[in-house]
Amino acid sequence: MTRFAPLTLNAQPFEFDFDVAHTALIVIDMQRDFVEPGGFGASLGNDVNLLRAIIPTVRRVMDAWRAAGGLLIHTREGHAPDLSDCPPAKRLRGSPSLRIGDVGPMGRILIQGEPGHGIIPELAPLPGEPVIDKPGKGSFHATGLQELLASRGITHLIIMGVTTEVCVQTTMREANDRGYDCLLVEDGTESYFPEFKAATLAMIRAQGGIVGWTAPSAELLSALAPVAATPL
Ligand code: TIU
Repeated sequence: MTRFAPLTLNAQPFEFDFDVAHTALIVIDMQRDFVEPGGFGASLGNDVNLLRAIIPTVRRVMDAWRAAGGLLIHTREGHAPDLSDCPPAKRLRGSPSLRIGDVGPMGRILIQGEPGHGIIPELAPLPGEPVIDKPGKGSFHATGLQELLASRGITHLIIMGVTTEVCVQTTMREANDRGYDCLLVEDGTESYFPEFKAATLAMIRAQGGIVGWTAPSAELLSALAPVAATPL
């Protein structure tokens, strides 16, 4: 079966139809700053261990997507070393133990090029896979993501990553308004707040899929199994 074969996922609130050729898998912000101690997530007072549980699932889906020949895009939240792309409102909000740009155990918090900004080694991008650096929560704001998707003829997005109600949901809403059909992998996303994850999944698929679809990774993996990579 080729990348152009029509596929159907058992999803909520109803079936999700797509083909691999016109779909991108976007893995959002699986960075050390969010899932390891001493980073941005921890500086905000969160328990980062909750997020680590999805790593094997995200890896399985990434590998199946690669084997099917799909476009895999990674994102990283972070700022230029001079903070020129970080609104003061973002840096000064609240009273974190370390602010964006301060020096922590993984280098400067949420700053491009620092160890904490990097994607965790378990989910490292392969050479040639696009990595979108974004200063905001959404992946479309102040990035070239929309142009990249348009240049590849992408109409559908499958989304994983962290955190469900912040960068993942913001990206999904941005994408929905830009006309993409979006599916969130239920066990490929996590929040520091389990109740926020549950609420986000529910609100995405409410009202006839007002934001999009959700499905478990097992549905996606079984749909992809017969698809073999074909030249792009
Ligand atoms: N704090 C929190 O839940 N998330 C973020 O700040 N960024 C992302 O979700 N990537």
